[in-house]
Amino acid sequence: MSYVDEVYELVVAKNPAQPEFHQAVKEVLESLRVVIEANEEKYRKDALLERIVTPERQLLFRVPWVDDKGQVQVNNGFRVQFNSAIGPYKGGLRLHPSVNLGIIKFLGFEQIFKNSLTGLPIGGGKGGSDFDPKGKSDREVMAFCQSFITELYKYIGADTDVPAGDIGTGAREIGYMYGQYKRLTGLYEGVLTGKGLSYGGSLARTEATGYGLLYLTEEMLKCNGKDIKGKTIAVSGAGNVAIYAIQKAWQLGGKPVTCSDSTGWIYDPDGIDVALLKEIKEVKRGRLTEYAAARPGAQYHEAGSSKVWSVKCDIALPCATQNELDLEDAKALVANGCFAVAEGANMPTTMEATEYFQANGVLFCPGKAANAGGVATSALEMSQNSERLSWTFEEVDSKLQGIMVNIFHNLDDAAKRFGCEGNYVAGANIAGFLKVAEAMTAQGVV
Ligand code: NDP
Ligand code: 2IT
Repeated sequence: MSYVDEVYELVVAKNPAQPEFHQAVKEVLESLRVVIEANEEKYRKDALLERIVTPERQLLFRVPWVDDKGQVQVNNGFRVQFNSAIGPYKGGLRLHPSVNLGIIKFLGFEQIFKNSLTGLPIGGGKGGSDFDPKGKSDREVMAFCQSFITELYKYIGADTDVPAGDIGTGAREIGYMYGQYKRLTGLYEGVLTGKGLSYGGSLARTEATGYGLLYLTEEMLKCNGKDIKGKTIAVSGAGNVAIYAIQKAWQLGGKPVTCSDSTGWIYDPDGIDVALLKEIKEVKRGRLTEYAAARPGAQYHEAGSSKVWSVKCDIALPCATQNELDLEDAKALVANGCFAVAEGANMPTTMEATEYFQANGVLFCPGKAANAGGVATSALEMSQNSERLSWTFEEVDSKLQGIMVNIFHNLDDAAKRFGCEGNYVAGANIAGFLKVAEAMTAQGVV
């Protein structure tokens, strides 16, 4: 059996009931087959693949906190410190009831290659909890965040592991976590990114993932003789990534017409009103029914029966969560003339849907490249914290643009070099892997 297949079987056997982790590993290993098989004996002898699929450290802990009724609640806390070959562990914290170890491992594994693609010195990690911030009071969220950090603070630090936001973790949660870390350690350091601007945050970090997604999409289209101008864009999600993807899509001359949350989705033929969406989601923490109520031309659909992918569009940007775009959705998109897909979320497209897009000539950029603008700007926040300076919005935004354009060319070149031109999934995995593998090899058996 080939080394790649052997390692995949090992991952499935050693990590039972973690389907998302298996899926993420399978996608990467399939892409790496051509690289590994050219030098199989060396990689096998060094157990390079076994090492890269095994986290350096996994932290699982209890998070007890008291709700507004005086009842004690208990959640599971996670931090997976996956790979530190090229820098301190870096990656977000997800707060969502669906969080379990397998989900955090898939995200942490993806993060290794994503962070490598940014060209910045950051290793891969991810964490979170099955705590649901929805419907909780600010005091309850603070109680949870303080308890979470009271355990996690022992294992993180500006030069060891730097968490950030992800689903359910935004500026409010990062603020409470930062305050508790500082109180426990006495250190005023860049231990978290996505901080508020008054205490060490970076301008443009809030916008970075959505903006970066559009910068990369624009470059991918340009290199294929196409353009965003005048194109209809379907976006899923209505959170941090989706909102700023929609905003930048407008700025680049596109027309974003959809968004969604877990209860339903909006089709607005006039294009999504970003100011209204921000007011509902960022200020009121409300639902999309409020959007439809305020925009008579917009249609609201309950989640479940259909999805944003049934709307006719030229470009699709999934920005909500994993496996939200399946084979049926891919067929509908292709039938409606969609010619480009870029993932704002992590692994939002199932493997079958990805293959369908690729087989039908759709330009497809995977999340680990397309959404890397968020973590890249987090790394820029770390730089600013280290030098105790703040850069202007324009400075950070122009660095972000440069990074995204660079990522696209890096993966495009890797795909060409390894005989799979146009396969940006393979290009991203190979380019991300080569740097980490070189660093791991140079650092010996650790
Ligand atoms: P937010 O919490 O801000 O928004 C998430 C959005 O997706 C919400 O509209 C939410 O709806 C919806 N959603 C989440 N989970 C589900 C689900 N299981 N089913 C249906 N809808 C769901 O998160 P972000 O925008 O930050 O993250 C979105 C995606 O982007 C995630 O995959 C994340 O890992 C990825 N990402 C985020 C980065 C960042 O910088 N924030 C960077 C790179 C990737 P509802 O509110 O109803 O739950
Ligand atoms: O998936 C991701 O890259 C993020 N949630 C952002 C991580 C970060 O450290 O900014």
